[in-house]
Amino acid sequence: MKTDTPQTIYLKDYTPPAYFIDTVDLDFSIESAGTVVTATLAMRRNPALAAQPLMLDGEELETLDLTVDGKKTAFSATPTRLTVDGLPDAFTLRTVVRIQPDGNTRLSGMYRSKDGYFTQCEAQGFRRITWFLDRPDVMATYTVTLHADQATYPVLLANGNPVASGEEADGRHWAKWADPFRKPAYLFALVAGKLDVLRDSFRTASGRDVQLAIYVEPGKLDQCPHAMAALQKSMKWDEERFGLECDLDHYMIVAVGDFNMGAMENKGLNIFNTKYVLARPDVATDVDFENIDRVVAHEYFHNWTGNRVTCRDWFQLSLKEGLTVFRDQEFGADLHNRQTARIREVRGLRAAQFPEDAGPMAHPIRPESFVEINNFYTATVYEKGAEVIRMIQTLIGRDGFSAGMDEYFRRHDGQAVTCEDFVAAMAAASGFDFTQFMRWYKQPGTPRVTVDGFFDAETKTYTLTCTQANPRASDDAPYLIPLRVALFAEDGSLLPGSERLLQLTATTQSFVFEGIAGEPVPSLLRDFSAPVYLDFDYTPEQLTVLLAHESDPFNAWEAGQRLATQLILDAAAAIAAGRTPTWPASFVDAARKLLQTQAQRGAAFVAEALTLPGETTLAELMSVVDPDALHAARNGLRRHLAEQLEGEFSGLYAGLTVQEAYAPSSEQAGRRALRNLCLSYLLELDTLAVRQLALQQFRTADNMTDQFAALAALANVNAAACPQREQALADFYAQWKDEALVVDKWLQAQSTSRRPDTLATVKALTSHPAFDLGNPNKIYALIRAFGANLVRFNAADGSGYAFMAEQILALHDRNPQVASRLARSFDRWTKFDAGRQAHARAALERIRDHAGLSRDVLEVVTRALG
Ligand code: 0A1
Ligand code: ZN
Repeated sequence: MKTDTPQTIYLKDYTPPAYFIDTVDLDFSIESAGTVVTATLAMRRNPALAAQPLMLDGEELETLDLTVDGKKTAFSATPTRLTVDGLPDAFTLRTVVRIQPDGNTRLSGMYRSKDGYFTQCEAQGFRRITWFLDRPDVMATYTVTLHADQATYPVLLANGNPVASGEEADGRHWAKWADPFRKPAYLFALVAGKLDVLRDSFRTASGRDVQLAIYVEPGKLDQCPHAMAALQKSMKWDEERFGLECDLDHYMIVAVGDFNMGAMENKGLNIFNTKYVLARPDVATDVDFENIDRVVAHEYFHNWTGNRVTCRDWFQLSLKEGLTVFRDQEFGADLHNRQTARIREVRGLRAAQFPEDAGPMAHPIRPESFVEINNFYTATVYEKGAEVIRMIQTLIGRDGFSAGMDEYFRRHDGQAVTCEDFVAAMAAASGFDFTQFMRWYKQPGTPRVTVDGFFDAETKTYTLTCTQANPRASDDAPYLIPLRVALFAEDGSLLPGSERLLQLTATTQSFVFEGIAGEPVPSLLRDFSAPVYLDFDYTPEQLTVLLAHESDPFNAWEAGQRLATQLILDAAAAIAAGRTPTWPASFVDAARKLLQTQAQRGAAFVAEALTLPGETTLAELMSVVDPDALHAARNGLRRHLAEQLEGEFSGLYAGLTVQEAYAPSSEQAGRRALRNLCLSYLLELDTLAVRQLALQQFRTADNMTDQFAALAALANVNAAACPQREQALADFYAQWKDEALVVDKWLQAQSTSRRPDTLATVKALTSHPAFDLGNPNKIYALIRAFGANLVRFNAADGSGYAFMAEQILALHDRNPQVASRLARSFDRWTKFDAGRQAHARAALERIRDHAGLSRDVLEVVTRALG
């Protein structure tokens, strides 16, 4: 039996709402039999449209009462739609419903988690709270009153400002909140629970004081100061960079352990996954600290880009997400290390977004249709969306971009708008014509730019001929692609005047550089100026020049990645053909030079440069992926480097020790990253001495970065017996079993291990007390991370696929959003050999044919099956 065919929703079908809601008054009575929600909505008909019945969205609501202007009124209702006919032009609608937050396992709408009740309304969770016009272009001002037992739920929060509170009968209390800003329903939030709070404040540029508060589960206050500092820094940064001041009197962050995503920008009341709030040096890594900075900033930045100006409809999601990711990237780059920030952004894009854009779920940053909007909170909408915004800044410059932002807010503050509106503001402020550029919003797929260089000694010219193609696009019209380039002499010196920003606008186009004395080395796509694949027939010597001398750190890194990529792909082909791969001395020499120059180039950069491209990224470059050969090739190169550079790695390992007290500064983090990379290379040799060294670091580390790096490296040791590995894993769990986020790390160290017995370990861990199918973080750490373990998930016997199918079916009903994310593990199944494909198809069909499959999973699986 199959689920009813779910409806596809199209951008082209957008129509404005038939009714507006001006004010919303909500009353929540939290009781043991459920929560009773009374909604009083001041509504009026949209005079621009012909009269039609009022149709409200709802889901899992028990309707107790409905009145219009105080009078009981007839209505008809299905489980998801309530219709009222014959209404006057303006009226007050009052509904009373009961909801069951304790039974809400989807974590959408109002739900229970440990110490209280929380809400998640984006994208369509508000309809699980009350009957409503649950669409972002319906904006209203809200007042909210909460009633609950005082001892169990001492903290009662909603958006906006606290206006009154008091006690009532039976040990209950109430609190009333008013949000002065009009907002769409997806930005609504409430919290009721027993929580500790860290308070502080921020004085804005114009001298207003904003009260800041971070609420966490009792006992975790000492893990809040980093997030508070991040919030204050974000507020300052947005004033300085974009002139945007906080408009709120109260800005609250609440951390919750059960949350489907990272965090949510509800107006004045952000709700965060604990993962992006809680940090202390002994429980959080350098990367965690930096992620917290970025996510806190991201949600705060949404207050302007998303909340003050919101989306007209969900197809416009990248309007707020691409722009806000770009803003948090820039904040992170300013706060930490701009060089490595860019490198990591591109690494992430290639590992997640490029595969997505080549697979069955490929979509433009502004999709044209969807079945389930929750499936479109993707790397494409977020990360490629941010790249598109970055290209706009590249094309019109930082000042032009800032002027465009001013114009955007001047035009659209308080409105729900489209991506076109944003780009039109940028065009108006800069005079730049973005007509051709709009293709980036409308087409899926990663364009490929192929470049040829021709040096003419006679005319002393160098000509770059660029050809672009995107086989995934619906037509072959060219994109506008900003291509940042420079030319280098063979000795590595930058040719004066050769730094240019080329604008590719035609399918094939040539650019001539004059006064060039000898064949240059072109550096193309500097700073990754566009999200494309860039092909140029580099020689290893040319790449070595760029790795050593390119002043753009991104392209210096890129040269190293190109060298490594070629070696690994060649080696994978050799291994698949039964030959032993060989490694050129020149690569080892280049790596040695990098290690020797770490003091000048920065440890953080060198760590990035010596991290080989990941298997998922490399797999995209193979026509048929042989995961075993690829894995053996990449690790073969790692082992070769370890053998050849053992002295350098050991020396640096000893020399890079951080003596000062731990701080999550980029300088210290860079040293730890390189030192831990040295350790992981040394462990490729798997000698007793190195195992002991890793165990020693594990035991003596005074911070989670070093402790976890040692654990993860040991968890990867392949030898059947490795007592140090077992010891570290057991000790880590014993030490941290009560610290949920650290337990996630423990699970992930095992699910991402390269060991051949990883699937068996993961299976066993699903029945370990540490695992919990109700907690998204645990599922992501154990199951999704296993799905990203290329060599083990894609085992030739199909065991990885069968396991994933089982997990998806165990979860799809309980939490469709998370199950659907797991289903994305199958995105690239057609890139493998026929044997693997047969296993993957069987697993996908088993999921698809499951009775009552959730719409979320069904959309992903049907698209995968094509
Ligand atoms: N808007 C949030 C992300 C988010 C999206 C959906 C959610 O539930 C389905 C939750 C959070 C952000 O970009 O941070
Ligand atoms: Zn966001």
